[in-house]
Amino acid sequence: MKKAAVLNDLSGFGKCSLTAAIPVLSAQGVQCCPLASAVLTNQTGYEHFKCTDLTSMIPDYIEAWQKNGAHFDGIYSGYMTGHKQIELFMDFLDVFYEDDTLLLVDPVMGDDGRTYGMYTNDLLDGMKTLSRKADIITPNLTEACLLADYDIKDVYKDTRKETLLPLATEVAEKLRTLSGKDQDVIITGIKCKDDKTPFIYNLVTTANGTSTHRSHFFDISFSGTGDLFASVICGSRLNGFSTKEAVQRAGKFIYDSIADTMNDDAMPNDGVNFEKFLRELM
Ligand code: PXL
Repeated sequence: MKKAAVLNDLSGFGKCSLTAAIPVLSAQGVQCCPLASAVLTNQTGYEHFKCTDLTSMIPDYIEAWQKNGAHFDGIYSGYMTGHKQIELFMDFLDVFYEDDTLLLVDPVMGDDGRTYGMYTNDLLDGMKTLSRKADIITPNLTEACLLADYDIKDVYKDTRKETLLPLATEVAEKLRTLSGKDQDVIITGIKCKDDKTPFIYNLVTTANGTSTHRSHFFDISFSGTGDLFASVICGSRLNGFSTKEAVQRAGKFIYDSIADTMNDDAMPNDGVNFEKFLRELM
């Protein structure tokens, strides 16, 4: 059975991070070994939250897992509380990132042209270094622009497809080149809102070029959709799907989960009804 180590937080509400990664990987027949980056009462988008940072535990994970002879087919990182955590995660990679390991980095830093509360310039520098090591990265458009040194305030000034897709392609190609390796770059959640039908695009740049996959655009950003997306990609790739196929699987799973959630009186912070659609991934 395939096994993936997942560095991410455990949030009580928000259906994000580990509460997305564990079920989504399990449904795909992949064992998820959580390396908890923090425990939160709920994700940070809610008005009230408390966070216990577990950075100091990372060396314990490394030591114990190394002594126990752990090996991972995949390593996947998500929400990090700060720069120090990235440095320690690099130590983790020095031990566990082997030739046959797939490293997926979801450089969680912000969305919709804004950064999350834990964002600092140091965090960005760390994410740049970490992202370049990865085999696959799954930034949203805001995070991709941060990694490629584009101004995120300008990104959503013009939301026409004719502007955003070429911009995202340029950013993806730059990131792939900066990695200096055969990296697959997936830019998620490119929200194109022109006078025609609005669509949300995911763009994939690999050695075979660039392709885009579009879905219906729901004008509401639900918590955890980026984490669900990255988790489907990780599991799908470990199961032998190509990155392009993985993106199609993730796009359908997330579309179905959001469409179902729209029928409820849902609050964006609470996340989406993905549990009902896990069977699609089995
Ligand atoms: O889904 C991204 C994410 C993960 N973890 C925590 C968050 C967020 C986004 O706000 O607050 C704790």
